[in-house]
Amino acid sequence: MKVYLDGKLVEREKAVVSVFDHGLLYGDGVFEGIRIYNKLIFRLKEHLDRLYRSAIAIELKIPMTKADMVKAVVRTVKANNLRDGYVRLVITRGPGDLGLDPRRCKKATIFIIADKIALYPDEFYQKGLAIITARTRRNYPRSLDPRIKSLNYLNNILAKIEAIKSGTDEAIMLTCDDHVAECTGDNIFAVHGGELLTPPVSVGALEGITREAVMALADKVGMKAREKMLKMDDIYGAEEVFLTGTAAEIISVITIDGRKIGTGKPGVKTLSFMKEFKKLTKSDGLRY
Ligand code: PXG
Repeated sequence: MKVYLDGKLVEREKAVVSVFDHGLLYGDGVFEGIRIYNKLIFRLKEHLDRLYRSAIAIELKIPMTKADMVKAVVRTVKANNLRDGYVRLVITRGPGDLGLDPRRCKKATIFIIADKIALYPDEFYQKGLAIITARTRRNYPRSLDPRIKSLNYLNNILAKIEAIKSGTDEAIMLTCDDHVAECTGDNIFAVHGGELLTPPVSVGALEGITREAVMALADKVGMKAREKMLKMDDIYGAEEVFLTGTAAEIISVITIDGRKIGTGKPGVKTLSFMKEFKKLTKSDGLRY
């Protein structure tokens, strides 16, 4: 495997960063996770736009134009002969000193990994997921805006640990005032009274690329998509619930906190969205 590191393609074993890198010392950096479908890099432009927005939000200068970043991604994907897979693009504040001062970090570190991905086994997509509501809350937007895709994922990881300990696979994260935000690495949707509902990102969720794509597909599925503040009762009472994310794609949720959602099987609307999304991944992105 070849990994892109600061302008060079290096072997996996040589792809190492300094222990003084503030990405490692402080989680000071941003990242993207991008899918490749049959030599099509899905919504690369949208991912790079979000990456650069996240970098601006943490006052991190990416020492490369977006056009050159596209080239770097394509170069990495090609070097690994990938048809289908996953790109992890990471920008850190770079090597500095001990101490938070970002001025000590003279140059951002850029690395790009292109590899295979399978988040859940196939049967989970057919049967649906059991999930829980986590006690750990999503970041308070005024302390760290959840729209920033930063290297700080600790509370999401704590929520994921809660899910695993309870024998499930994902966890819903609430805001500090009990609104539904999203899951640890996915956005959440509820089918309710014929409408497709998802929390507004301003409540404290990532502006998911898959989320955007799914909302735009609602017409094709004969539904109206709408952002709405949701509480857990809205989710428990939904006809269908599903999650969206680059890694998970679209996956049905069949129980939450041990309560059955809808019929307890992936719903017809969810299945339609999965079908339409699959079609979209065949055409929407950068062909290389
Ligand atoms: N919420 C959070 C907190 C996320 O981290 C999403 C929603 C979905 O966004 P997209 O743009 O992917 O539809 C994410 C995405 C990984 C990994 O390697 C994580 C994500 C995506 C891809 C890979 O853990 N998170």
